[in-house]
Amino acid sequence: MLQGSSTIQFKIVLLGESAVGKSSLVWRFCQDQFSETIESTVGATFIHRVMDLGEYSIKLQIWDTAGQERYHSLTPMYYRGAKGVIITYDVTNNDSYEKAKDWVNEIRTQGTPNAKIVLVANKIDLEDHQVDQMEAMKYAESNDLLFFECSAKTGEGVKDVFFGLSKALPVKWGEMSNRKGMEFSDSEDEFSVNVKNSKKVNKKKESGGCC
Ligand SMILES: Nc1nc2c(ncn2[C@@H]2O[C@H](COP(=O)(O)OP(=O)(O)OP(=O)(O)O)[C@@H](O)[C@H]2O)c(=O)[nH]1
Ligand SMILES: [Mg+2]
Repeated sequence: MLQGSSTIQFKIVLLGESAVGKSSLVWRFCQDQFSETIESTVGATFIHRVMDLGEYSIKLQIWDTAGQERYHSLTPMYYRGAKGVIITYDVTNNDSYEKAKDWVNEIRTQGTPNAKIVLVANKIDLEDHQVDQMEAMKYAESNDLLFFECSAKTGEGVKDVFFGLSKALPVKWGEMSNRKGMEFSDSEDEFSVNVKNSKKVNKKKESGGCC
């Protein structure tokens, strides 16, 4: 167990087909906002969040990747070293579920060994679900994945995704956030999204814990 105010850091990454709602999940979780007109991510963005887990806090370095196929070759750069991986699909889009399974295979074979993977069924606020809930739950169970359903639009279940993953990350896998030579520093803390027909929304980290 960590003593006092010690904080350890974990890199986590969001993967999934374009438009499943990865950026929306991060935006909902970190800023409690949502936009129907959020623009598709280019490359990747990241943000740091401190998670108060009761006995100890951890610092998440959250990487939100671009789901468009043309960025696929860049993605290993972002999931390299990630101890936690959030793989999202859109419950109204079966192709996105199949793509999520491809991501699971890729992380299992090329990602951090034993990385904790969360399978996230997003957009549960919508009707006409194409992906069978039970089938996805069974798939998650048989592949040792955490499974959550949520809606970035309403916020339902979103905190559970990030807290569920955070609690599943063994403390010993983390790195002290003040350790020399960390890959990223607080000064790089930034998560920006573009919303069509409005000014760029650029959110800097607020002090203290998240949510
Ligand atoms: N109804 C509904 N719409 C959502 C939800 N989450 C995201 N969206 C919408 O889905 C679209 C795509 O959301 P993004 O967050 O940009 O998706 P993304 O996975 O980050 O996409 P890329 O950056 O291209 O990989 C946007 O129009 C969002 O408003 C949700 O939970 N419910
Ligand atoms: Mg995005």
